[in-house]
Amino acid sequence: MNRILVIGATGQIGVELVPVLREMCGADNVVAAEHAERLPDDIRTAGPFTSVDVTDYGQVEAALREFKVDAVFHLASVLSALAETRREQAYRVNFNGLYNVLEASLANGVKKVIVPSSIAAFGPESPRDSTPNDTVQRPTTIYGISKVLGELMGNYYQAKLGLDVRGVRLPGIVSWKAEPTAGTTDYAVEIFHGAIEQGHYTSYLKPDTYLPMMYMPDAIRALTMVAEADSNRLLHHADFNVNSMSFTPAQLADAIKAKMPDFTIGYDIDPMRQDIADSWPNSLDDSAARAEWDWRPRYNLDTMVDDMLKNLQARLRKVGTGPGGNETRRAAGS
Ligand code: AKB
Repeated sequence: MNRILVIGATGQIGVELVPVLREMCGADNVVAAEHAERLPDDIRTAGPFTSVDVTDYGQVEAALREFKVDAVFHLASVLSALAETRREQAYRVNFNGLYNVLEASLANGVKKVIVPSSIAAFGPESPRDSTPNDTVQRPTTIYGISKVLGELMGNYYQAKLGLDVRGVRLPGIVSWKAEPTAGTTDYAVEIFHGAIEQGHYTSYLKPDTYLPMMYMPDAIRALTMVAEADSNRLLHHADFNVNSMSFTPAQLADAIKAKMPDFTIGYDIDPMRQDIADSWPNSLDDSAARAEWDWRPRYNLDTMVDDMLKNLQARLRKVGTGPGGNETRRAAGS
């Protein structure tokens, strides 16, 4: 990868992926693409950026031409919960946006496109535990359907048209730098904000809702590893399972409580998000990713909770809402 365009550069994954790619490939070689006014200063000042609306083929193509990119990370996506309530927007971004990126890439000499998939590509008929890489996929959400489309289209463009499309099925991502927007697994980020800012969190998922999750540094490694994997070893392309840890809201609350003894959790269930969560796997069998490009996660629940609390406390203190900050309602206990 010599020159990379990251579409969706200000999203939860984009804000962390762009600096890592800039470190790996040189700042000038990684173009952050998003609506210009939504580009945070550190991305804006640290390397090239451009404005791209992924639903507009002309804008995608113009960016590929202007910056002569050879690889694209296509991260723009409407997440699961929002997609259920904004079908039209989700269709334009997740379905048309994907098609625009693949076609514009093909037409402009891009060699590689990385499109993350999700555990949402599975559904209630998929085996729930250690879900195999290759198994029945009949998702019951718009977002999940768009992810299956991304996988199938990626594999089609790879096999029929020679465009190297790769992707991993990401679980819920936990991160302290940016919050996700309207996914089903967002509680696993919100709970840390609740713990630090209020000493309490009200979960919209039931206490025993078991879901696969991953800490952001592992998610970034999964994306960069699959992008750089030796093509001679790949049997899969746009549809790799990656597994890290699984837990329930109650188990995550206990892990936080071990560091912040005063933390409390309550429950006020959102039936729509509960229904989505209940249709997703408990854990994934990621032996294909392990065999084909040596995938291994580095974080587990305890090391993730430690790192999250430390970094989020420091970040919130800086912006004035964490312990020691101006708006602190209740200091964290660790
Ligand atoms: C969501 O909850 O929609 C996402 C996902 C699992 O893809 N975090």
